[in-house]
Amino acid sequence: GGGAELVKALPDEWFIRHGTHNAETRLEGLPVGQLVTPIDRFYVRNHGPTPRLSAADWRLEIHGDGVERPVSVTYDQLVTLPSVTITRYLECAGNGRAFFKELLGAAVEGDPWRDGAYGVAKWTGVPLATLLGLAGLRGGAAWVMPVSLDGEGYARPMPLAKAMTGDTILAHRMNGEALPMDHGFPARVVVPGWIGAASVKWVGALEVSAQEPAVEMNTEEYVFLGADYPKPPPVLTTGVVKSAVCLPWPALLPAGRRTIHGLAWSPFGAIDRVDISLDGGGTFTRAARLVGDNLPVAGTWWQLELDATPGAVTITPRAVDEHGHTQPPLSQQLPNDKGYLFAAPVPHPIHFV
Ligand code: MTE
Ligand code: MO
Repeated sequence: GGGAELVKALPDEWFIRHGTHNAETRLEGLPVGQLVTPIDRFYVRNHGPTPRLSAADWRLEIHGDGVERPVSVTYDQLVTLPSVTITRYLECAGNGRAFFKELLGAAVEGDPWRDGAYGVAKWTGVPLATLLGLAGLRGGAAWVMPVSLDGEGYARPMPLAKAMTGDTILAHRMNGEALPMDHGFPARVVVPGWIGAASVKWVGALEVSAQEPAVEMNTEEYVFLGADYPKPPPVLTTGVVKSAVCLPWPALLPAGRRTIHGLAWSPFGAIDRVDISLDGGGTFTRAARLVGDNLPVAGTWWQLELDATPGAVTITPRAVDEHGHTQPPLSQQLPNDKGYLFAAPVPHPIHFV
């Protein structure tokens, strides 16, 4: 009790805080060209304070009406099971929420995350398919729900098919280190391509069932609510194609020949190209150059050379992935009450002096 709500430090230089236990990355503070986000700069999205769990006491219970026999796995057993290492991004469904209000004038509830609730890590862990295999699946098994030990019982189900995909894992390492406390120690699920909310932290159980469990995180949170959406509200799963300029908001830069850096990512694959608009998203007349690693369901850095004269401009990137998925124009961006999944290209304001 007492103490800080998070374990890691959140220097203002690298983070914008949202309340006591949430912080988005300042993308301009990232090492340019390095796709994997350093842990000390990785965003944190917690519904409560970070629980301090001990590996010695931790157990993973695999149970429910969908398994042949319940299994309990210790930390030592988990880390010695066959692991895979995958580079994948996580992004909060609320990333970009600020733009619903700023660009569309829409009233949405929730913290005004801008573009920094995105991070890429090298995750090491055991495929859920391997873990479920230890317990054995019954014929009717259809849903898998990771349940957290955070004291709130945070949980979010996924269909069995998603759990059985090879890159859906129970991660116990991040960027080569034991999973940090704030990111889910001893173990978290990583559900690539899905909204961050699916990647449950501090996992203590995998509940396998025939019926879809109804929990807060798939009935009230992380669903599309609002006039434009049906009831019951559609549950959010896959993320959206995104891009961002890695500069302060707004940016102040000396005029002249400048190199502008940014990031782009897709939940479906690698990035094919990043188009650039210099008129606020009306016409896309330039193409950025992709730099460094361009990895599926992780992202890529890009850069743009610009001869800037003094004055105010905006730079609007628009990513296109290898399958042709892209960002919808702002005119097609529907708002939703909770401000999830903002997908349109964002004009980033820059003042050249
Ligand atoms: N898991 C638990 N137990 N509690 C949480 O609050 N937040 C979710 C998800 N897993 C959350 C959780 C949300 S909304 C996101 S976006 C990601 O964790 C954030 O992961 P990170 O803090 O490691 O960046
Ligand atoms: Mo999130």
